[in-house]
Amino acid sequence: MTPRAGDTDNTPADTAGGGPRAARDGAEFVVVANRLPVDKEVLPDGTVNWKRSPGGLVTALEPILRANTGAWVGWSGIPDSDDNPDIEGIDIHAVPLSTQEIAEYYEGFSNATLWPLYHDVIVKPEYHREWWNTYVEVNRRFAEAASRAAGEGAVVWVQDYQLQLVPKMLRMLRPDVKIGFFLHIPFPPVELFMQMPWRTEIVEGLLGADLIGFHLPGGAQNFLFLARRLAGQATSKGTVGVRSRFGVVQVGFRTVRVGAFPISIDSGELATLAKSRTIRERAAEIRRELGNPKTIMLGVDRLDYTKGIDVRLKAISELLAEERLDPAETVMLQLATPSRERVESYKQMRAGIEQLVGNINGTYASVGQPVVQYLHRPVPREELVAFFVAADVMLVTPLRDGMNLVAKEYVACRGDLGGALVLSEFTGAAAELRSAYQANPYDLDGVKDAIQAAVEQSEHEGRRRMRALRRQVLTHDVSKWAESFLGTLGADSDTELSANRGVHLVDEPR
Ligand code: GDG
Repeated sequence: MTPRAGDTDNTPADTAGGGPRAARDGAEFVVVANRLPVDKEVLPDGTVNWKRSPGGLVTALEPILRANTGAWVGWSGIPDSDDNPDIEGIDIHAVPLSTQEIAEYYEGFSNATLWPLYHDVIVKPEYHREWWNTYVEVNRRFAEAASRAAGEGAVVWVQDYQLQLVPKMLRMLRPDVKIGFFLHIPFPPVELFMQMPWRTEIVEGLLGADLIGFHLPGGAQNFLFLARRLAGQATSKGTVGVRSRFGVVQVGFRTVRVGAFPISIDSGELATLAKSRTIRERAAEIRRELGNPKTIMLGVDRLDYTKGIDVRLKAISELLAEERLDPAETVMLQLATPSRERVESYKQMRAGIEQLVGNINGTYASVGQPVVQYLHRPVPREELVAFFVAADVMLVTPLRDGMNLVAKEYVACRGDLGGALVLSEFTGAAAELRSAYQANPYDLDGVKDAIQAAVEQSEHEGRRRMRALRRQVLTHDVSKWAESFLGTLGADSDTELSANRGVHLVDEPR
């Protein structure tokens, strides 16, 4: 079946045999992700409340989960917990994880092996056999939970790098289901991926899917090349025959399609929120609270070494030293959401960034007027939107990023056509947001020039660029992304996929 997107009709598609099929057999559409779409909240009186997490994936998939009989398989985020939260309209299947599994599968193999390997080895990936064994074990548990959740012929959509073995494991348990896989982070070039001691297992794990999606055509091409090389290698041992064409891998008798599906945001909802009176008033208030500077620069990131927070701080520091920025007229606000705080490389990176903030303020701030304001805590969504509306220059400078939703969110919030976006070339978003001030994050002089150009742009130039950026972001939102992926998954598998599918530009190239 093809899940119906965006309609709210709850009638099950197939009612053969009397009652609704799904009620008897399981869900028609199953999402499998590391995390469930809820966060646990313990209220002051000790009662437990499950809050819907505000992420884009939930927003995009919720209408599809509700329009079909939907299930979500994932971990609750709490160690050693067998909580199975109840969410109206979605059948939740919690996968419990022990403290040791969290350390080895999540913090270890997912975030200290795969994450750095897939992000250009900015930090050296660690390869430990115990972590791999636990990754296999936990992936198996997710596959089993998905198998229990899925009805006959269901569509199962597996998400992201933590679960790359699930497609093959699930196919072995349930050959009747249709399996999609989407990778939210970059897929690395062959030279880097070949480091991975369990490279063949991972490629074969992914090839269990019917459709494998990446943000960019480059990731799809890297994967196609590897599939030919690694899974093809297995052929010589007589295990699996693999042939790849542009966008298609033939695995024995099965056809696996591979393509690019750049994710997006709920741009319409964000644009409406940003122009509300409350948000506009709060944005004006933020400007006053920051001392009415001429230029507010903003960074919003999970505190992660891939995000290049140090890059922008070094650039600002040099621009101040060269008197190309005036400390009396400039405020840089960096919001850094705590992330993966038990992983060693994250602890070191945090210390480095906080030292840079201290250095800049120590050298250029005056009493009561810091140049860099740094918050190491999450801010509420509405407050974040007000920051986007207040910021004259948004700094998005990752060393590598699958997409970067923050860049798209900033653009969606600027219905006033104000503001400027400085964007690293090494984000997925750079393929679409061509009218941003783009720079190579490894070229500090280039980043400095881009920041200066953004700060000094004329109103006319700013409006021209923002108009072009908004055309792209508003016409390509997250529900389009989900529809495009699920539509392809549901389509006839003979349809050959161009690896360029998905990146549609309405923005004028510069
Ligand atoms: C991965 C890939 C890809 C951040 N701070 C706060 C806050 N946020 C929200 C942002 C945005 C989200 O978190 C971060 O999304 P990104 O895309 O920027 O980055 P990752 O977390 O690394 O996501 C990435 C993405 O998956 C989707 O496929 O784009 O490349 O790495 O929505 O707004 N939200 C609130 N308070 C904060 O302080 N409320």
